[in-house]
Amino acid sequence: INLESLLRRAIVKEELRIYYQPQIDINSGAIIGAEALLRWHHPEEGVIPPSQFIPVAEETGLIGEIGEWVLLEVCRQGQCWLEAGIPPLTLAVNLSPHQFRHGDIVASLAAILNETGFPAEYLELELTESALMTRESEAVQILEQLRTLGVRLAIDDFGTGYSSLAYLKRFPLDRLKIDKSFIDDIPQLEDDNEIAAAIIGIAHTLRLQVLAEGVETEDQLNFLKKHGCDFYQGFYKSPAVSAETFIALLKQCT
Ligand code: G
Ligand code: G
Ligand code: MN
Ligand code: NA
Repeated sequence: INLESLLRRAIVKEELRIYYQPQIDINSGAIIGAEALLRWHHPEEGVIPPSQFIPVAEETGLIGEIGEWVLLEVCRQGQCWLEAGIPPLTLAVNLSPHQFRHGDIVASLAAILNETGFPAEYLELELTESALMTRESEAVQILEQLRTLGVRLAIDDFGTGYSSLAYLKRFPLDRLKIDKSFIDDIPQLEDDNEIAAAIIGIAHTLRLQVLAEGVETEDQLNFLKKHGCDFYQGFYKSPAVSAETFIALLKQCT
């Protein structure tokens, strides 16, 4: 049995779960949203991280099915939290390159927003540099259409791909996420300090919000705060947790 058929069965058996990693406003310390991250709860193997199955799902095109399910679940959850009186949170969903290029992401997302009633303004789509670089003019068109739906757009893992300033300017983005690899050695490594500070500066020049990923220490947080970074996520606050744990964390923080 190969991973593809196992994954197919996992979808049917509802073994895929969505975890939520808090995103925090650096200045107020408040949780303002969360990134939705997939976990596979295998009955024998335990929790399988996405790094072990997303690449296969991406190669086989199964990511289309999985990705659509993630969007639906996150919008349902978000609407459920709103109806329960929880203050509005921005929920971020990763869109794979395959999802972005194949199928009609715009139409399927419009249907999901309509079905769930979740306000588009609270949904953020995270795209990687590689998803955006292929067939660039087509990418701009799709982004414009997604923007018309009212969703927010973020560039994920910034700095690990082409990191082209031209596309940062051309693409209609709301937020830039600095990749964890540039945060890891802050504040010990002077080069990384300067890279992080420069990325924050460029993002703000282009009127993009900046979120630092993978923040694990108070020193990193203080450095980012001092350099005007807007938001962060990372183990310093919390890893991705179940929806129930996330809400408990949210209540504990207010
Ligand atoms: O959650 P980490 O905790 O291990 O996630 C590893 C990688 O898997 C990240 O790069 C993340 O973008 C990707 N990933 C997690 N959930 C999803 C998802 O729902 N869709 C896509 N396309 N990628 C995801
Ligand atoms: O989509 P993206 O590649 O940005 O997914 C974020 C990945 O980073 C996930 O695998 C998530 O679990 C992981 N992550 C988030 N915060 C931290 C952190 O503080 N430390 C480490 N080691 N990993 C983190
Ligand atoms: Mn991400
Ligand atoms: Na990332």
